[in-house]
Amino acid sequence: MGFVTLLVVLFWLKTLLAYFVDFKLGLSDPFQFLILLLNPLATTILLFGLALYFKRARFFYPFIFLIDILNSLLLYINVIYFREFTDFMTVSTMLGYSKVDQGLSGSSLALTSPHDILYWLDLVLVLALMATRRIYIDPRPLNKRVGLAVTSSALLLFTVNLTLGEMDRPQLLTRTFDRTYLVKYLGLDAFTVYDGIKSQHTSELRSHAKKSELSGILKYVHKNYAAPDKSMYGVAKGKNVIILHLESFQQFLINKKVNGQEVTPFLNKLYKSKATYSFDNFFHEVGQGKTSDAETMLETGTYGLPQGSLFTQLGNDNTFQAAPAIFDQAGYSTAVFHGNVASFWNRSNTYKNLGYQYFFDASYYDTSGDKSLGYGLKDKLLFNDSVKYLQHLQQPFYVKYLTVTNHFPFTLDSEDSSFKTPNTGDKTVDNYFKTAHYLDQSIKEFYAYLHKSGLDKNSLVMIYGDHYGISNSSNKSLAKLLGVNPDDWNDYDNAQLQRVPLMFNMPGYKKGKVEHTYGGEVDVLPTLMHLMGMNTKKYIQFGTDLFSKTHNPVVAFRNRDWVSPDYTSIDGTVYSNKTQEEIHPDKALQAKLDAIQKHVNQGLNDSDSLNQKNLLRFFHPKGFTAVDPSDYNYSDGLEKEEKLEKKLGLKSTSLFSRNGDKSTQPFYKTDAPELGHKTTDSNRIKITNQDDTSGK
Ligand code: GP9
Ligand code: MN
Repeated sequence: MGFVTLLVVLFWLKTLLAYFVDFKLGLSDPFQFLILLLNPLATTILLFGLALYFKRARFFYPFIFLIDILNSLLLYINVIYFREFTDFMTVSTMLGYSKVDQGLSGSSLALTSPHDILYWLDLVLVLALMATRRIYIDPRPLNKRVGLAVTSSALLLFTVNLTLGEMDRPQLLTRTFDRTYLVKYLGLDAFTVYDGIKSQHTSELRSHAKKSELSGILKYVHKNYAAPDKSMYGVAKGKNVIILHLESFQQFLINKKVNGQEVTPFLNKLYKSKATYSFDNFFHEVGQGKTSDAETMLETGTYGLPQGSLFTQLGNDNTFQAAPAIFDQAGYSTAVFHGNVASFWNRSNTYKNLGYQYFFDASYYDTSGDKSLGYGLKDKLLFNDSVKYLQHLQQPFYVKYLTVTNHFPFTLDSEDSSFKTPNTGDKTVDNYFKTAHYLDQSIKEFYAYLHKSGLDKNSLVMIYGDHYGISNSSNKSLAKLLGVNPDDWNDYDNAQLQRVPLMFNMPGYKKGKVEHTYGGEVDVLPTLMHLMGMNTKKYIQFGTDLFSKTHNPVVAFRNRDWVSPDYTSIDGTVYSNKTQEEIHPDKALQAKLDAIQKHVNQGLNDSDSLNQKNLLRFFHPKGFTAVDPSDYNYSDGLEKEEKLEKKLGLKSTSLFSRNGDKSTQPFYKTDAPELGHKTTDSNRIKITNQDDTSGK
């Protein structure tokens, strides 16, 4: 019993360390503080107490250690995860984690901190004390009833805990959209078990889903539909679409100067160019799926999932009626260029269900030595090295470039940048400007190529930032650079900082301007399709065309907070955008705010139900042919392109064919120093292409 007590107390202390040092749980009163002290105890006693059912010492000791190690591991991965996502790890994230861990290793290391040793020290010490016999192994069997007594007191304690939690926060278990609450009131173990039960429930939902469940969703979508503005409809019809996905790129970088130097001079130029429609009130809406959530919204017009990533959880077998397939069926070639491995975010599987014809992932480039960083090939090289594949694609094409260099922890080899970083006291924040500057330069080089090759004349380039780069926990360090007193920084400021760029650039176009319309990532697909002269009415999409007169300007965040042109709602507290202060609405205004919240909830709920129950398998938009993922295989992309070129002969529209069957690579100029570096055996990422079975 003494041994169990010792381990329980040690684990309790570790949990409190995580609660008070690593997690930000937002304690507002002493009562919550009390619950917090109490909540690790019930589950720890329950779990560790199970060892007491083993009569023999040789089973008891290994078992209790195993439980302790597993529970410490759960605690520790949550500590790491929280540092990046300011959130707890769901069971589905954990299960999908193996698919995204490749490449995460680099930044996981950067997410560690010296005091992390305390999460493991107790186990080491106890083992050492046992080995040196300072803790004595007690062979005497315990009465069976001791185990039972411990289990029932733990359960009783848990009931007390739950009751206290419900007293402070009614409907604790039903309003689970906020994971912090669950951990704050019930502890990490209870949260994880509860979450596991919920994911099991979702998988059951899917198998019981019926076609009739579509009707409510269709009602919402039809009511929400915003007809295109006639003057904008089809302005880019027939053009190539080139999507530049700017990793972790926030709007505040635009026009920002650091030490007198512009951070992103080239993007700044594009931003204000007459050839560009830019948006300055455009927000990312991603959840835990980060980049993959941005892609989900962009390609499918539906939201990411409330927990985890849709790509990893549902990408293998969900039915989509998504942009790649829609463009494909309108006569476009479709491709993604990305310098990370294809398995990251389960992309290679998901892309097949989205209907992408080609995926030029890391296996298509020389990523060896210092050509890559933790998330893959450096951007300047990605753009340069993509040319040999891009030029063989039949036009018109719909292509997406996923950049990676501007990714946490924002490190760069010294020869890649001489940008003078600010000195905020937070290395992450300082370096962010350096990698953003690098990204800007790589876009500039790519644009020079577009111009030289003539591609710019018949292309629409859409540029957007996928999500924040600086997480809320670091925003205070950023505040000064933005001209705000760090002490005044609050939730409202965090929400406003979720702006990311969105630009539709058509070289040669003259009517562009900076639009102030409020919108979010879910609005991009209908906007783009209308610019391309494609009808969206027959599809199920949750956003609305940003250029439409009836566009809904409420931006829904994944956690149900929202921003509108006038108000910002965070966790039920509403701020006025004008005064930036919390408001105390009268009855009429409250009704208006409630209606907005209801709309936000419904959009998210309907999108979740559509995706989680895979309802699109029952939906057949007229003229759209269902995607068959087995039609796609992402190995030998170049060979496939060249075969098609040959087959089409004079009819081939690829840039290569149009250039008199000559490579356009000489048009590309990059100052990337790595270009001249020899290929080495070492690699910062592990390259695999699961479609390549040739063994080369
Ligand atoms: C990796 C890249 C990064 O392939 O897309 O994803 P993120 O960590 O930003 O979600
Ligand atoms: Mn990203």
